[in-house]
Amino acid sequence: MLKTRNSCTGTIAYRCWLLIIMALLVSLPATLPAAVLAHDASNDGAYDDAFPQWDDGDNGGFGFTAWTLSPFPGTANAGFFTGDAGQNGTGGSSGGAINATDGDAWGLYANGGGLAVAYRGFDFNSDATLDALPVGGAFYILMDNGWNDANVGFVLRSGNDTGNKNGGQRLEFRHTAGGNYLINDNSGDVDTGVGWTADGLSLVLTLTGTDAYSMSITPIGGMTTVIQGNLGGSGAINSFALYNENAGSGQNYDLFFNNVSVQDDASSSAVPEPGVIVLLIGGLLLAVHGRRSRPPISVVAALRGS
Ligand SMILES: [Ca+2]
Ligand SMILES: [Ca+2]
Ligand SMILES: [Ca+2]
Ligand SMILES: [Ca+2]
Repeated sequence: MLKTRNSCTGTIAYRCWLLIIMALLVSLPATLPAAVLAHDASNDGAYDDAFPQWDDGDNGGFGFTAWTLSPFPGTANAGFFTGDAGQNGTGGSSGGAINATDGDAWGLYANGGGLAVAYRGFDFNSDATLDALPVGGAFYILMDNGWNDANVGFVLRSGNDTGNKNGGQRLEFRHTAGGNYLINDNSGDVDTGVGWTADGLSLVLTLTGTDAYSMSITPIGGMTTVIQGNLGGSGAINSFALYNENAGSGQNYDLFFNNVSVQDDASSSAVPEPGVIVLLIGGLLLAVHGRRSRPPISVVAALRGS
Protein backbone atom coordinates (compact mmCIF):
# COMPACT_ATOMS: atom_id res chain seq x y z
CA MET A 1 0.00 0.00 0.00
CA LEU A 2 1.34 3.37 -0.99
CA LYS A 3 1.81 5.91 1.73
CA THR A 4 0.85 9.52 1.05
CA ARG A 5 3.92 11.71 1.03
CA ASN A 6 4.22 15.40 1.44
CA SER A 7 6.84 17.85 2.65
CA CYS A 8 5.18 18.45 6.02
CA THR A 9 5.44 15.09 7.77
CA GLY A 10 7.76 13.70 10.40
CA THR A 11 9.51 15.48 13.29
CA ILE A 12 9.82 18.83 11.50
CA ALA A 13 6.08 19.04 10.77
CA TYR A 14 5.27 21.67 13.43
CA ARG A 15 7.98 24.07 12.23
CA CYS A 16 6.92 23.44 8.67
CA TRP A 17 3.29 24.30 9.37
CA LEU A 18 4.29 27.45 11.26
CA LEU A 19 6.23 28.57 8.19
CA ILE A 20 3.14 27.98 6.04
CA ILE A 21 0.98 30.00 8.45
CA MET A 22 3.51 32.85 8.50
CA ALA A 23 3.58 32.84 4.71
CA LEU A 24 -0.23 32.99 4.63
CA LEU A 25 -0.26 35.94 7.06
CA VAL A 26 2.35 37.79 5.00
CA SER A 27 0.20 37.22 1.91
CA LEU A 28 -2.86 38.92 3.46
CA PRO A 29 -3.69 42.15 1.61
CA ALA A 30 -2.24 45.35 3.04
CA THR A 31 -4.53 48.04 4.42
CA LEU A 32 -5.35 50.43 1.58
CA PRO A 33 -7.35 53.65 1.83
CA ALA A 34 -10.11 54.26 -0.69
CA ALA A 35 -8.51 55.53 -3.87
CA VAL A 36 -9.45 58.96 -5.16
CA LEU A 37 -10.20 58.31 -8.82
CA ALA A 38 -10.94 61.92 -9.74
CA HIS A 39 -10.81 65.31 -8.04
CA ASP A 40 -11.00 69.00 -8.90
CA ALA A 41 -11.66 72.26 -7.06
CA SER A 42 -11.84 75.96 -7.94
CA ASN A 43 -8.38 76.70 -6.53
CA ASP A 44 -6.76 74.71 -9.34
CA GLY A 45 -4.58 76.83 -11.64
CA ALA A 46 -7.01 76.18 -14.51
CA TYR A 47 -9.35 78.67 -12.81
CA ASP A 48 -6.84 81.39 -11.99
CA ASP A 49 -6.65 82.95 -15.44
CA ALA A 50 -8.53 85.96 -16.84
CA PHE A 51 -12.27 86.44 -16.25
CA PRO A 52 -14.41 84.42 -16.30
CA GLN A 53 -11.65 82.05 -15.06
CA TRP A 54 -13.98 79.04 -15.34
CA ASP A 55 -13.85 78.48 -19.11
CA ASP A 56 -15.12 75.99 -21.66
CA GLY A 57 -12.30 73.43 -22.14
CA ASP A 58 -10.73 73.97 -18.70
CA ASN A 59 -9.47 70.67 -17.31
CA GLY A 60 -8.23 71.19 -13.76
CA GLY A 61 -7.57 68.44 -11.26
CA PHE A 62 -7.43 64.82 -12.48
CA GLY A 63 -9.71 61.96 -13.47
CA PHE A 64 -12.24 63.99 -15.49
CA THR A 65 -12.66 65.05 -19.08
CA ALA A 66 -12.45 68.78 -19.79
CA TRP A 67 -15.46 70.93 -18.93
CA THR A 68 -18.01 71.70 -21.60
CA LEU A 69 -19.74 74.94 -20.58
CA SER A 70 -22.96 75.95 -22.29
CA PRO A 71 -23.42 78.73 -23.26
CA PHE A 72 -19.82 79.84 -23.63
CA PRO A 73 -18.97 82.63 -23.76
CA GLY A 74 -21.77 83.56 -21.38
CA THR A 75 -24.65 85.84 -22.28
CA ALA A 76 -26.62 88.36 -20.23
CA ASN A 77 -28.98 85.51 -19.35
CA ALA A 78 -26.64 82.60 -18.57
CA GLY A 79 -22.97 81.94 -17.94
CA PHE A 80 -20.06 80.96 -15.71
CA PHE A 81 -17.44 82.53 -13.45
CA THR A 82 -15.58 81.92 -10.20
CA GLY A 83 -16.70 83.86 -7.15
CA ASP A 84 -17.39 83.96 -3.43
CA ALA A 85 -20.18 81.55 -2.44
CA GLY A 86 -20.78 83.77 0.59
CA GLN A 87 -22.37 86.41 -1.66
CA ASN A 88 -25.66 84.73 -2.59
CA GLY A 89 -29.02 84.15 -1.03
CA THR A 90 -29.41 86.58 1.84
CA GLY A 91 -28.50 89.94 0.40
CA GLY A 92 -24.79 89.27 0.31
CA SER A 93 -23.79 87.56 3.55
CA SER A 94 -24.57 83.86 3.30
CA GLY A 95 -22.15 81.11 4.27
CA GLY A 96 -19.17 80.71 2.00
CA ALA A 97 -17.98 77.42 3.46
CA ILE A 98 -17.73 75.72 0.08
CA ASN A 99 -15.14 78.25 -1.11
CA ALA A 100 -11.71 76.83 -1.91
CA THR A 101 -8.59 78.01 -0.10
CA ASP A 102 -8.35 80.96 -2.50
CA GLY A 103 -11.83 82.17 -1.51
CA ASP A 104 -13.91 81.19 -4.51
CA ALA A 105 -16.11 78.48 -6.00
CA TRP A 106 -17.41 77.66 -9.51
CA GLY A 107 -20.39 79.94 -10.21
CA LEU A 108 -23.36 79.64 -12.60
CA TYR A 109 -25.91 82.38 -13.29
CA ALA A 110 -29.16 82.16 -15.25
CA ASN A 111 -32.11 84.54 -15.60
CA GLY A 112 -34.66 85.71 -18.16
CA GLY A 113 -35.34 82.10 -19.18
CA GLY A 114 -31.63 81.28 -19.46
CA LEU A 115 -30.00 77.93 -18.72
CA ALA A 116 -26.32 77.43 -17.80
CA VAL A 117 -25.00 73.85 -17.84
CA ALA A 118 -21.47 72.61 -17.02
CA TYR A 119 -20.81 69.10 -18.38
CA ARG A 120 -17.97 66.78 -17.44
CA GLY A 121 -17.19 63.08 -17.86
CA PHE A 122 -15.30 60.63 -15.64
CA ASP A 123 -11.97 59.61 -17.20
CA PHE A 124 -9.92 58.08 -14.42
CA ASN A 125 -7.13 56.80 -16.70
CA SER A 126 -6.99 59.83 -19.03
CA ASP A 127 -7.53 57.82 -22.20
CA ALA A 128 -10.40 60.05 -23.42
CA THR A 129 -13.00 57.31 -22.97
CA LEU A 130 -15.48 57.54 -20.10
CA ASP A 131 -15.03 55.41 -16.97
CA ALA A 132 -17.82 54.13 -14.72
CA LEU A 133 -18.42 54.98 -11.10
CA PRO A 134 -17.78 51.52 -9.60
CA VAL A 135 -20.32 49.80 -7.36
CA GLY A 136 -19.33 50.74 -3.83
CA GLY A 137 -17.75 53.94 -5.11
CA ALA A 138 -18.94 57.44 -4.34
CA PHE A 139 -19.40 60.84 -5.99
CA TYR A 140 -18.78 63.89 -3.80
CA ILE A 141 -19.65 67.53 -4.44
CA LEU A 142 -20.27 70.77 -2.56
CA MET A 143 -23.21 72.93 -3.68
CA ASP A 144 -24.34 76.40 -2.55
CA ASN A 145 -27.45 77.88 -4.14
CA GLY A 146 -28.92 81.27 -3.41
CA TRP A 147 -32.41 82.53 -3.98
CA ASN A 148 -34.11 80.43 -6.61
CA ASP A 149 -37.14 81.20 -8.75
CA ALA A 150 -36.91 77.99 -10.81
CA ASN A 151 -34.48 74.99 -10.71
CA VAL A 152 -30.85 74.50 -9.72
CA GLY A 153 -28.89 71.29 -9.16
CA PHE A 154 -26.94 68.55 -10.88
CA VAL A 155 -27.50 65.32 -12.80
CA LEU A 156 -25.49 62.07 -12.64
CA ARG A 157 -25.60 60.47 -16.07
CA SER A 158 -24.59 57.67 -18.40
CA GLY A 159 -22.73 59.06 -21.39
CA ASN A 160 -21.73 62.68 -21.56
CA ASP A 161 -24.42 64.22 -23.75
CA THR A 162 -23.34 67.87 -23.87
CA GLY A 163 -26.54 68.97 -25.57
CA ASN A 164 -29.04 67.87 -22.89
CA LYS A 165 -28.38 67.96 -19.15
CA ASN A 166 -30.95 65.20 -18.60
CA GLY A 167 -29.58 62.98 -21.39
CA GLY A 168 -28.66 59.58 -19.91
CA GLN A 169 -29.97 60.69 -16.52
CA ARG A 170 -29.68 58.20 -13.66
CA LEU A 171 -30.24 60.59 -10.76
CA GLU A 172 -30.87 64.30 -10.33
CA PHE A 173 -30.42 66.41 -7.20
CA ARG A 174 -32.10 69.78 -7.35
CA HIS A 175 -33.80 72.64 -5.57
CA THR A 176 -37.05 73.88 -7.03
CA ALA A 177 -38.46 77.30 -6.12
CA GLY A 178 -40.29 77.30 -2.80
CA GLY A 179 -39.61 73.68 -1.85
CA ASN A 180 -37.17 71.32 -0.21
CA TYR A 181 -34.23 69.72 -1.99
CA LEU A 182 -35.39 66.86 -4.21
CA ILE A 183 -33.84 63.71 -5.64
CA ASN A 184 -35.24 62.46 -8.92
CA ASP A 185 -34.70 58.68 -9.24
CA ASN A 186 -36.66 55.76 -10.75
CA SER A 187 -39.64 56.62 -8.54
CA GLY A 188 -39.79 60.25 -9.69
CA ASP A 189 -39.22 63.20 -7.36
CA VAL A 190 -38.30 62.22 -3.79
CA ASP A 191 -38.63 64.95 -1.14
CA THR A 192 -35.44 64.78 0.94
CA GLY A 193 -37.01 66.81 3.72
CA VAL A 194 -33.94 69.07 3.66
CA GLY A 195 -34.99 72.69 3.42
CA TRP A 196 -33.47 75.55 1.42
CA THR A 197 -30.20 77.02 2.62
CA ALA A 198 -27.79 79.56 1.14
CA ASP A 199 -24.99 78.29 3.39
CA GLY A 200 -24.04 75.28 1.29
CA LEU A 201 -24.52 71.51 1.24
CA SER A 202 -22.10 68.59 1.28
CA LEU A 203 -23.43 65.80 -0.95
CA VAL A 204 -22.26 62.20 -1.30
CA LEU A 205 -23.82 59.70 -3.69
CA THR A 206 -22.70 56.12 -3.02
CA LEU A 207 -23.47 53.48 -5.64
CA THR A 208 -24.64 50.56 -3.49
CA GLY A 209 -25.57 48.31 -6.44
CA THR A 210 -25.68 48.50 -10.21
CA ASP A 211 -28.95 50.41 -9.96
CA ALA A 212 -29.11 51.31 -6.25
CA TYR A 213 -27.81 54.34 -4.40
CA SER A 214 -27.50 55.91 -1.00
CA MET A 215 -27.24 59.70 -0.86
CA SER A 216 -26.05 61.72 2.14
CA ILE A 217 -27.15 65.35 2.28
CA THR A 218 -25.49 67.55 4.89
CA PRO A 219 -26.20 71.27 5.14
CA ILE A 220 -22.85 72.80 6.18
CA GLY A 221 -22.72 72.63 9.97
CA GLY A 222 -25.99 70.66 10.12
CA MET A 223 -27.35 67.13 10.43
CA THR A 224 -26.93 64.52 7.70
CA THR A 225 -30.00 63.11 5.94
CA VAL A 226 -29.57 59.80 4.08
CA ILE A 227 -31.87 58.86 1.20
CA GLN A 228 -31.73 55.40 -0.40
CA GLY A 229 -33.38 54.31 -3.61
CA ASN A 230 -32.98 53.00 -7.13
CA LEU A 231 -31.54 54.89 -10.05
CA GLY A 232 -33.63 55.85 -13.03
CA GLY A 233 -32.57 55.11 -16.59
CA SER A 234 -29.79 52.66 -17.36
CA GLY A 235 -26.06 52.43 -17.98
CA ALA A 236 -22.97 53.21 -15.97
CA ILE A 237 -22.73 56.57 -14.22
CA ASN A 238 -19.80 58.19 -16.00
CA SER A 239 -20.60 61.89 -16.23
CA PHE A 240 -22.30 64.77 -14.46
CA ALA A 241 -23.99 68.03 -15.39
CA LEU A 242 -24.24 71.05 -13.06
CA TYR A 243 -26.98 73.49 -13.94
CA ASN A 244 -28.70 76.75 -13.15
CA GLU A 245 -32.07 76.85 -14.89
CA ASN A 246 -33.37 80.39 -14.62
CA ALA A 247 -32.83 80.89 -10.86
CA GLY A 248 -33.05 84.65 -11.27
CA SER A 249 -31.11 87.87 -11.82
CA GLY A 250 -28.42 89.25 -9.52
CA GLN A 251 -25.77 87.80 -7.25
CA ASN A 252 -28.32 86.62 -4.69
CA TYR A 253 -29.42 84.06 -7.28
CA ASP A 254 -25.97 82.75 -8.14
CA LEU A 255 -25.33 79.01 -7.83
CA PHE A 256 -21.97 77.61 -6.76
CA PHE A 257 -20.23 74.22 -6.70
CA ASN A 258 -16.83 73.01 -5.55
CA ASN A 259 -14.65 70.03 -4.60
CA VAL A 260 -15.98 67.42 -6.98
CA SER A 261 -14.49 63.97 -6.35
CA VAL A 262 -14.97 60.32 -7.23
CA GLN A 263 -13.66 57.57 -4.95
CA ASP A 264 -13.63 53.81 -5.27
CA ASP A 265 -14.85 51.34 -2.67
CA ALA A 266 -13.09 51.54 0.69
CA SER A 267 -14.53 48.22 1.87
CA SER A 268 -13.24 46.24 -1.13
CA SER A 269 -9.65 46.63 0.07
CA ALA A 270 -10.32 46.10 3.77
CA VAL A 271 -8.34 43.48 5.69
CA PRO A 272 -9.86 41.20 8.35
CA GLU A 273 -10.21 42.81 11.78
CA PRO A 274 -7.38 41.92 14.21
CA GLY A 275 -9.77 39.68 16.17
CA VAL A 276 -10.56 37.77 13.01
CA ILE A 277 -6.85 37.28 12.33
CA VAL A 278 -6.31 35.97 15.88
CA LEU A 279 -9.19 33.50 15.39
CA LEU A 280 -7.72 32.49 12.04
CA ILE A 281 -4.30 31.80 13.56
CA GLY A 282 -5.85 29.95 16.51
CA GLY A 283 -7.96 27.84 14.19
CA LEU A 284 -4.97 26.99 12.03
CA LEU A 285 -2.84 26.00 15.01
CA LEU A 286 -5.62 23.76 16.32
CA ALA A 287 -6.06 22.24 12.88
CA VAL A 288 -2.33 21.62 12.57
CA HIS A 289 -2.01 20.25 16.10
CA GLY A 290 -4.94 17.88 15.78
CA ARG A 291 -4.46 16.81 12.19
CA ARG A 292 -0.75 16.76 11.59
CA SER A 293 -1.02 13.51 9.69
CA ARG A 294 -3.40 14.99 7.15
CA PRO A 295 -2.20 16.34 3.83
CA PRO A 296 -2.03 20.17 3.34
CA ILE A 297 -5.53 20.28 1.86
CA SER A 298 -6.89 20.42 5.45
CA VAL A 299 -5.27 23.84 5.89
CA VAL A 300 -6.96 25.09 2.73
CA ALA A 301 -10.27 23.78 4.07
CA ALA A 302 -9.66 25.56 7.39
CA LEU A 303 -9.05 28.83 5.54
CA ARG A 304 -12.32 28.37 3.69
CA GLY A 305 -14.07 28.16 7.07
CA SER A 306 -15.00 24.48 6.94
CA1 LIG B 1 -10.02 80.09 -7.75
CA1 LIG C 1 -9.72 79.02 -17.03
CA1 LIG D 1 -23.75 80.92 0.11
CA1 LIG E 1 -10.96 56.47 -19.48
